[in-house]
Amino acid sequence: MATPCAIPEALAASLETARHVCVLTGAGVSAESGVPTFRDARRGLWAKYEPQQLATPAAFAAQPGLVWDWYRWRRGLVAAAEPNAGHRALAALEQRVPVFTLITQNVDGLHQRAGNTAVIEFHGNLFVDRCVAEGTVVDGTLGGDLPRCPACGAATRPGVVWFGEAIPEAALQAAYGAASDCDMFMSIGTSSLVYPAAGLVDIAREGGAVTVEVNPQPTDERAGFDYVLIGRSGAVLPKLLESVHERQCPQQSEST
Ligand code: BV8
Repeated sequence: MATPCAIPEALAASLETARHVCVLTGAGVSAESGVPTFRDARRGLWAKYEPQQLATPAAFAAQPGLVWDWYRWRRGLVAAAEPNAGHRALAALEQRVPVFTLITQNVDGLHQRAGNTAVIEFHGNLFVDRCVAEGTVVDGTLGGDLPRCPACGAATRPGVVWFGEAIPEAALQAAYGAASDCDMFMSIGTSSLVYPAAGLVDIAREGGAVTVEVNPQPTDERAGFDYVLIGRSGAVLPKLLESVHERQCPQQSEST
């Protein structure tokens, strides 16, 4: 059932009594912070590149300088960005529910900057450098256009998961565990096109969770969600939080 922005009473009631809320976010949650989504990441200099062509081991092997330039461009964008109302609502939600898990496909770290702590970075983090040879996190690479690992001299790379690379096992298992344990699963700001992240809702549904999608344009997966809230996460998520607050403190909301 697609609901333009209103919060169904039954959904607010489910959220109020939820024991474990599991949230999956995608690039759409950061869009209102000025960070382009993958659908529209092709702006300006990068207009001629498909992110799926650049975010691959093959692209890095063939054109490491180009790939590093793309990631440096994104690091600058994100460093200048601030968490938005959607990020802040998710940070507040973490304080409101007994158990909360935030699985993010985003590599921008904006959820942590907004205050979320129970974050699973399913596709890594934009600001981490890793040694190509040892896979270890490298602090302070030997600078230059093609940074190198100070320990072994090998090339370093952005600490993200590229297409064709496995999700880090710890993140994968933690995400599977949260999706199967939760009693509410929310998919927010994602086109649900990239796996295995897009398959988490199926695990949650099989575990009996109430499933919710938040997106200005419902995805093809919309049929599989119990609720589809049409709207920007920066608008919908504060309303969702407010709807629970109103149920928990009705007299306060009447006086406001
Ligand atoms: C894996 C990090 C197996 C990097 C990313 C061939 C070989 C190998 C694998 C595959 C293959 N073919 C297919 C696959 C699987 C592949 C895949 O799913 N491909 C897709 C394209 C079909 N998956 C993988 O490769 C994964 N690994 O399968 O490993 C394996 C196992 C063992 C050993 C070896 C291999 C790894 C995938 C991870 C890729 N890395 N990011 C970086 O960031 O640079 S993916 C990246 O793209 C994001 O992290 C995200 O996952 C995806 C983009 O999706 P979204 O976040 O949803 O963003 P998008 O722009 O698409 O949509 C934005 C949405 O927001 C829209 O719906 C829009 O309406 C909405 N929106 C806009 N504004 C708002 C909003 N919503 C709310 N509010 C708003 N204001």
